[in-house]
Amino acid sequence: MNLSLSEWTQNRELHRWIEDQISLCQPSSVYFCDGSEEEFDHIAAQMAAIGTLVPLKKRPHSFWCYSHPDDVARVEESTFICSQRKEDAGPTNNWQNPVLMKKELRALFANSMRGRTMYVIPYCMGPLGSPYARVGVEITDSPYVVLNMQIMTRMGTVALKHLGLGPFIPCLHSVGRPLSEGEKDVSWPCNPAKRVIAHFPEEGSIFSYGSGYGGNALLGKKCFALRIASALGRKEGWLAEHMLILGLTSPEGRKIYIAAAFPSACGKTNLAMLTPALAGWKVECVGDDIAWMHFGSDGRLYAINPEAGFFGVAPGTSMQTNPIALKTIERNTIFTNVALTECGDVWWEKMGTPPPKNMTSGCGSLWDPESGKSAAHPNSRFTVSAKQCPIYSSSAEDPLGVPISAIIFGGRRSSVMPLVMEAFDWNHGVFLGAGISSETTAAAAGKTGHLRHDPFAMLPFCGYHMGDYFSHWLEMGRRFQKGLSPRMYAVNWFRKGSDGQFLWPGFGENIRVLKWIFERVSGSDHTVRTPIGMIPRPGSIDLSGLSCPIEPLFAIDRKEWQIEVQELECYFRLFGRNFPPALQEEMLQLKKRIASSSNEETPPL
Ligand code: OXD
Ligand code: MN
Repeated sequence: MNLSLSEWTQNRELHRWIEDQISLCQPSSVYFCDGSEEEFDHIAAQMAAIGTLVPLKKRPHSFWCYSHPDDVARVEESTFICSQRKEDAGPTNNWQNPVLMKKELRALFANSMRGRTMYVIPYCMGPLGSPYARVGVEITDSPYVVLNMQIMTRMGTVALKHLGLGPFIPCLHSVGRPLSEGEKDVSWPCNPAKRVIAHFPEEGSIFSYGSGYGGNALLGKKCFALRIASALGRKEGWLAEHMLILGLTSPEGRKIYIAAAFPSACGKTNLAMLTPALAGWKVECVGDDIAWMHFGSDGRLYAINPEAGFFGVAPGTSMQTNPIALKTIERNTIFTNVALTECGDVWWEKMGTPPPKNMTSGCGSLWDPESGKSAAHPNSRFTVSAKQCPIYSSSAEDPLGVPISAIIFGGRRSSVMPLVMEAFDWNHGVFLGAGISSETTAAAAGKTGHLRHDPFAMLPFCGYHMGDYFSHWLEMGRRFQKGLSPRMYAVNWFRKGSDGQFLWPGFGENIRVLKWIFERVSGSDHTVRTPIGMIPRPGSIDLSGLSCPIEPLFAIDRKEWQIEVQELECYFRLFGRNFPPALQEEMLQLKKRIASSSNEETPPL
């Protein structure tokens, strides 16, 4: 031990829990993390010495590593919600009986850290000192997790101080590969055959075994800040959401904040760091993945970003798509599963430069350009502190969060959904959020490119029954005084024409849609009512300097919508009695509006 437990904290509950885990997992040593730079450098040097991390010659204080080929993404099939009653986990989660799961976990974790160091990581989700911040303590046997948690959260002594004698979320993690006496370690220990990521929303605890990667192992992120926090939010009257948060300032200097939910790998990081194509507009990044939203004392909704870093998808990040991210990751960054160049830099597909010769692929072997395989894994990532982002908002550290004026829901849809539409009211907005579907990406293990429903982009992250989650959103809406709720929008950057090409240029050009939203929340009447929502009045989206036919982006095809509605109706049946009547009513009204719209190619009503 670098410290004794009582030197480290006076929190008796924490003492007891750590002692129990030491006796269960039997590590060869225990290390209490302080979150210092020296600590980071020391652990990184140890990992570099055994070859797990490769320091990058071209990027100061940055490292490359690759994971086990079966440990490259979140594993939804091994992720469980262990509520007392199966009904409370709902139809979209894998459920396990908590007593049986605890038994299974005890067996898995027994002696799981033999031959390894146990790291104890106190971490704070949310700005230090914020009344909305929460503390978790992750125990792990993965030094990779320690380094990533140091970047992704406010971790170590500061978190312990924030915690004091208060409650914390216990998070136990092991890669599941104990080492016997004298056994040589592998560079990415894990145990894919026995992987399990279990959440106990009622007691507020997390256990993760067998994976060392991303959301499976960095337990502050999806496990705590979304699955456990969503259940807490329901109980306590707030929202934990899979949303970016951005600040948008107009050329006149007026600023609003927007939160936006998109499924994994649909461009949240790009939108959160957008470089506006319209002169005079400014975007600031508060967060790129998670928002915790509470009512402020003025009755408005305020959001904090519980994270302190970005765990972003690398492929596709280029000067054209996200120059700010490229700037952010110039130094002090961990790259996982991207390709490594001969000269000691990183490379990935759609980076905007041709692939250099003799690269090591994201699987750690020499990359063969003729193989047809990508050099970087499609879910390869960078981990970097948010503070390095040149447009990181100073309000991101505001303990009370930022006031949200608009909430956006988006998905990756090649047809049906228009570029942007505004909800008629809060309940209709909840209906739009509930109806998100999107083509799957590499962020989760499994087939990519097929359409799946992903309500509120929370399908893999909601810690309780999704039908009750819809009701919670409706209930939050009822608590707003008139005029204080954010307006709600659905957007789709991914619509394609009959030639299979994207109709909208996206990225920096998305500012045009944000500008329209800005004008709406500032009181413009630039909308036209259609059966599906309020779309921009012709001419109200600023297309100056852009040659992009706008009509196909807003075409509302009645037949397509009839199919969409049938699809949605069928999907919503999944939630049975927990599907809220108010959304049933939204469904009914949508059907009626579509049925009574006159044209086949329905133009605005
Ligand atoms: C993520 C995800 O890593 O959503 O943010 O998968
Ligand atoms: Mn995400």
